[in-house]
Amino acid sequence: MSILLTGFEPFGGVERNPSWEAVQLVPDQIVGRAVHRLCLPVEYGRAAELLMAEIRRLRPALVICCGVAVGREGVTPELVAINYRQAAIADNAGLLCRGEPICPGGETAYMTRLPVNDIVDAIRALDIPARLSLSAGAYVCNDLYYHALAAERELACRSLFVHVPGEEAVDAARAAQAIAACIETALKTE
Ligand code: PCA
Repeated sequence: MSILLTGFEPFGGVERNPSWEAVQLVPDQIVGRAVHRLCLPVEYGRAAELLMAEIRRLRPALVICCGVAVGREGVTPELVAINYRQAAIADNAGLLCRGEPICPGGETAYMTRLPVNDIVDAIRALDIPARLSLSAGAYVCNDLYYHALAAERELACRSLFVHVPGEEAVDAARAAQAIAACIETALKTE
């Protein structure tokens, strides 16, 4: 069973998104599993639609979605996604959200079933700064994670969202090593 790894296209006026730069440097195979990659648009709803279509096509055992969180000091696996959209900036399709549910009437939040603390320890063991994050924000990364976790049972694959910091804090090669460590640790608990 394969692994699906996603990053995001640039947003907010920057030319590169460190999440996609890192995803591209992850090996094509990890513990004998093929790694597939997908670059997603920074658009509420649309990113999740494309992810779901790819999950249905590939039927991966594990999905790791990555985005950038500028200003953070390390790699931050996310525990939770909330049913909320709010950000100071619009998405790349021009949609500005100020406190709306992602899914009206849906669950307030979902938590990943993957062992996030073990994953943080595995990244730190590589001498890469990491900590567990208890908020993925309320912009497109959270939106994607909420949809991925909501669909986990139906799609029979486990998901994790990982924020990488700006490249001045952790460069793309190191971020890729951290993502590979996430995958290896997650696969140990299948
Ligand atoms: N980071 C944004 C969206 C895309 C990305 O890379 C976020 O944290 O929501």
